[in-house]
Amino acid sequence: MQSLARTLPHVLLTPSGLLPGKRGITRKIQSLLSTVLSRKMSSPASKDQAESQNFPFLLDDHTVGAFKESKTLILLRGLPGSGKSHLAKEILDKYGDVARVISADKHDIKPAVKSVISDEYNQLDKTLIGNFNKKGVNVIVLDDTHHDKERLETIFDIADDHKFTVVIVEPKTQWRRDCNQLKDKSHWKLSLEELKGMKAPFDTDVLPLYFGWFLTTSSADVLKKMRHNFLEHLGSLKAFRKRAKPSFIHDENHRGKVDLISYFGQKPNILHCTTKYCNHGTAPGSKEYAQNDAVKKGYGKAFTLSISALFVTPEVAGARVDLDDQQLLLWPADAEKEVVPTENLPKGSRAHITLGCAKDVKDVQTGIELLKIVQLQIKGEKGEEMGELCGGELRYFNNDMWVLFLPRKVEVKAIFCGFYGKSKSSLESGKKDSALLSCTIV
Ligand code: 2AM
Repeated sequence: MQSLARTLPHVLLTPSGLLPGKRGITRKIQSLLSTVLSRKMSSPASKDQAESQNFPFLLDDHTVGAFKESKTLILLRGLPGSGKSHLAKEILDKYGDVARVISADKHDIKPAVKSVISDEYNQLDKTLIGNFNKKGVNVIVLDDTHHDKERLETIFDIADDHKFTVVIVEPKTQWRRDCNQLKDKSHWKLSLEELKGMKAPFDTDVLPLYFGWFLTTSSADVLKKMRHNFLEHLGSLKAFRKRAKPSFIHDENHRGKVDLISYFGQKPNILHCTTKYCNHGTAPGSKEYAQNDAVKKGYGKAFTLSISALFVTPEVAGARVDLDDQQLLLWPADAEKEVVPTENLPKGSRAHITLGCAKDVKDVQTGIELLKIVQLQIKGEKGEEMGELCGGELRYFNNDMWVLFLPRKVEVKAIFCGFYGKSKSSLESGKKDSALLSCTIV
């Protein structure tokens, strides 16, 4: 009754029961009471089930909406019998037609300490790719143990190729690491030794290349349109063309419009705002960041980010993101100091979305360029007024930095999770880094 008292307005409850009230109100209370009671009593394993369902993509409407309009691979991970298939079913029930579950069990793949590349796995990958390519399928749930490092790398590569964001989820059941209990829960009838042999990888987090907010497909479309209009109009602007040499244009004889869309031809696969670069666990502070309570709670949750300005320098094109208090909890304390160690810049002032990079420029440069602008603003520089552009106010700062202050903040939806694939620069140079080199995964 005590927990009910918290659910119902306390003035209506006495130690002996409900106070008499108007009939309508009493009926409402009775119905509320029965809903609460049935919720509390209907499921026999209610505690375990509630635990295993405690994920934002099941409970939080904003997140459910964001998943429905994104392309997400929910990678279920855990020992056989830990509750993955139950969770997969919950997700399917929640998302209906936009979701698909692909299960290793259904492909007759018996969990083994070392996942061998078998015909069954080849078939599973074909099914996975088929679903990645299916129109209207936005949430794919992959139900397998995912303890094997090489297997994970294969999946991350396939997801990246198909522009799907990966969210790694482990069931929260109490017995998920208890081999004695698991032995009787999995239909594969694995021995205690087999289960113990698979357990070690679950003691270590799979750390991404970077954590961040990944824009939903519809929000990314909005921002891509803004990027296109901004670069198109800026490149045509007389004042810009006058100042474009030699920073943006090296050809002395160039006349007319500057093609900034081709100039910033290197673009991220999925538009995102990086919070913490982890390099799969080797970057300083990445393990601590992953353990942070806000990071754990926020993982797999949707947020609304506010974009206040777009900017262009000879190196990069980016969008400035204004973080709110909740979002700042996910922002590393040293993110600004990493770039400008000598100053105390406001927390979150490096937050941005890379829209494009010039040839041979690395995407990390966008945050560095943004902090140059922030430093000038802190010194009181307002930039030279360049008139109105795309409805916003264009200003020119020293060193060929152009900032478009938007008339009102543009809100974009984004899911907080990780990017687990390989670093693009290592792919371009032909060096295929092992994405999970640092993880102690078997
Ligand atoms: P970005 O967020 O500015 O685009 C992979 O390279 C991603 O991690 C990119 O999104 C990139 O920057 C970010 N990144 C790369 N190296 C980084 C570093 N040393 N510190 C912070 N972010 C980095």
